Amino acid sequence: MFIDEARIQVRGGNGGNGCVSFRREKYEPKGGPDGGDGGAGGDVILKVDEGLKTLMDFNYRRHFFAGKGAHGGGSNKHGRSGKDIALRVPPGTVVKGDQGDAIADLVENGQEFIVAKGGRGGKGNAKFATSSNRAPKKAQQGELGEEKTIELELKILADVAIVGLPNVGKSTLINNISAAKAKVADYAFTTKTPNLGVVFLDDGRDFVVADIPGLVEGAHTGKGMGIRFLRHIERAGFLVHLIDLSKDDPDTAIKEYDMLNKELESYSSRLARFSQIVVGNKLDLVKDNDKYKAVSDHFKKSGIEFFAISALTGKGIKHLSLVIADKIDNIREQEARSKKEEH
Ligand SMILES: Nc1nc2c(ncn2[C@@H]2O[C@H](COP(=O)(O)OP(=O)(O)OP(=O)(O)O)[C@@H](O)[C@H]2O)c(=O)[nH]1
Ligand SMILES: [Mg+2]
Repeated sequence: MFIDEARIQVRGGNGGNGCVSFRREKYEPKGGPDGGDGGAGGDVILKVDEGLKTLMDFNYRRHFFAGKGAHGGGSNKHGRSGKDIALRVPPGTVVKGDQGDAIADLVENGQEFIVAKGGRGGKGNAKFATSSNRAPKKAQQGELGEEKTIELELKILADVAIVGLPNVGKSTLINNISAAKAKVADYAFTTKTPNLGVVFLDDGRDFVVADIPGLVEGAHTGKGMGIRFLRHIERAGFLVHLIDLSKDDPDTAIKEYDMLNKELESYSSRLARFSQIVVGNKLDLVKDNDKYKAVSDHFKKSGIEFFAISALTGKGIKHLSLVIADKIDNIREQEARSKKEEH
């Protein structure tokens, strides 16, 4: 199962109340104030655990309340603090408030974020004693813990995503360049959730690739597998747009390519601006070289990088992996440069 969104309720523990109390000792009828403070309520904390790959745990449990702080007691006894609770989330979890506003982006392993603070404990009457009021009868109530409904959304952290129509061979490709074991079959929508794989090159470089479920016309309105998986590629540096070269009519592959770009555009203009390379797959099935040339010329003329491969036989995929790794290096360098300029 692959759960990539969850809506949960979180509440920090209430702070304990401060105590009103006076010392009572033998021979000392009017003892001073000795009411202790209430303990602080526990926090609800989100913590990134790279061992997790999904938000599945939140399918079973949706309410998370941290412990209450204990009330203060006499003899200056402070209440114990409430227990924090730490919820483990996979890297790539975006936290949103109930208005859909992003409040945290949890990426690094071990990263923590307090999502609902516990209330402060109230002060006991001992803290209110002054020279003019040596016997205060007031103490503070503990604060209420923060309570919110939040949405967790998982965005896979891939460097590059393979997008394309159903059946073009995306899963075959990821299986062939990485250790992924994506299901491959000769029908549309074999892939229902994204697959991730790490590609290791001979020169020591590596990158993470995501195989995204096939996209069809109208995907941005929910057709087919819908387009919600595209959120996973919003973090990818760029896209490998896979097309099928074995189509009878070269125009079909090109039309489908344009259609899919329109879908990306309708989903997000930012995504549409991602750089893409076009990869023609199923080269082994191409019998008519003229048709293949028509497709390749079309992209070359439009200034779009085009590569031909056979994900099945492996032809061209080593070269493709190198091209992808170089692109990723370029993108990372550019990002580093623009970050430097910002500072
Ligand atoms: N001859 C040939 N067949 C291929 C090649 N790549 C994939 N196929 C076949 O095409 C069919 C679809 O492959 P998949 O990898 O499942 O395609 P997909 O793009 O992941 O499809 P969805 O998950 O449905 O979007 C399977 O029968 C594959 O064996 C190739 O290079 N050559
Ligand atoms: Mg697939």
